[in-house]
Amino acid sequence: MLLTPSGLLLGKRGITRKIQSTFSTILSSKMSSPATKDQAESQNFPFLMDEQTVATLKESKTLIILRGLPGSGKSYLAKEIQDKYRDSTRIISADKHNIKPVIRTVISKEYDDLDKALIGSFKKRSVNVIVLDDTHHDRERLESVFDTADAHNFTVILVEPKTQWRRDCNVLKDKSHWKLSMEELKGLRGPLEMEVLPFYFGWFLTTASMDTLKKLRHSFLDTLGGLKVFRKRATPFYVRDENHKGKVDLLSYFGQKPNIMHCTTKYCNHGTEPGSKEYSQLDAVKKSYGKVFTLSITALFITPETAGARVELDEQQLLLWPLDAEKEVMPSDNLPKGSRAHITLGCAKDVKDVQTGIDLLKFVQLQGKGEKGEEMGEICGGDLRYFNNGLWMLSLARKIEIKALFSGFYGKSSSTCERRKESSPLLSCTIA
Ligand code: 2AM
Repeated sequence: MLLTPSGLLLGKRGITRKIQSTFSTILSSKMSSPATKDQAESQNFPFLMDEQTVATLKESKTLIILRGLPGSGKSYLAKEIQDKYRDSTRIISADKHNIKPVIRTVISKEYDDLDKALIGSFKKRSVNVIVLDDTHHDRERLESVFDTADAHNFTVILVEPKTQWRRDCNVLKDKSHWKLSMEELKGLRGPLEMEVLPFYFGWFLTTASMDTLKKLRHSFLDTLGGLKVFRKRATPFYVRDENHKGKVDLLSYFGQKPNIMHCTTKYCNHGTEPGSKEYSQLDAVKKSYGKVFTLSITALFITPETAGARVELDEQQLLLWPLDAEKEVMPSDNLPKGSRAHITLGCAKDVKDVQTGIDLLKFVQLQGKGEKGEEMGEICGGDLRYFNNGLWMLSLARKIEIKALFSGFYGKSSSTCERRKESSPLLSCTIA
């Protein structure tokens, strides 16, 4: 028995219980203290908290664009990112370039130096994570940053700090060294409250995974194009390719390619597509935005229009797959959820990349009817089959695992494949 300071008499078991309850009181008071809770919440981003994401982004090319009012916690977040990613990071801050966060009628020369620093960082081999710390209230400015990132093959993550006061002008007016007036802050808040929806959401392959898939794509198209069995059945390809001269070079035939290989989940067209806003608000989307996933590739395929890789989604990944993704393009069929998941490897001349998913569903429909295709032998680690009308599929003996970042593509709204034709040399194809 023991006499406690509070005058209670406790046996051995009582002591244990008392200690436990004291500990849990201390713990719960710590957990609920506003500073600790806020801090934990403000760091609650997969690119800070998820180990696989951090390890993968250290070796890929990512631009983290911070957006929000002055004083909302962007620079704090930038510092957190730098602490995580160390030597592979560069922070580019509008404050450091003395750019005042105000509404401008034109993007002034004040941005010239910052842009030079940004482009310098894009070009630096050792820099993998760039953090761009600015209010980004101006849509035109933001769009020019998106396009520059795309031109340098950097995947974008657009982030607003999660601090409780991020939109509270009363608190913010004392937090920033710019000492903006209430009117100035409210003026900036208006455009910042308008959500920026991407051209499309999806998984964007990391640099290393893109290299793996580019090699596979190259050997598949090169080998297939050279096969006698293919040349004998190449009429659907000759019909599209007036310069074929008796042989189809599949590598140049599928010459229209996106800059960054990706598996689209939701096409939003910057918010004009039905269901875009609802998709962006899904819990799974909000939690997964900025997180790296491992996707499995099970097959490669070509049709006279497109070349693609079939992606098999697991349960978690299917949470990010829109319910109507298959119905959107094949309304009369009841195809399994996720069966349209793919990565476009290339399109024939004048074909839009959206066609790849439609082409994949043609195979899924045939397989659903029990068609297995004609066996054409083994190439490139898989079993090659022909399904008529120029439909070829290589089912891989072993699934290929690739790493991909779930995020958005925010660049220009024209089709990525079509855009390539009139693009500047910077935007030209990058896949070997
Ligand atoms: P992809 O995923 O097959 O490559 C922009 O066009 C991007 O969104 C492309 O990557 C494209 O195809 C994808 N996409 C998905 N659905 C689309 C749709 N309904 N219209 C246009 N593009 C779509």
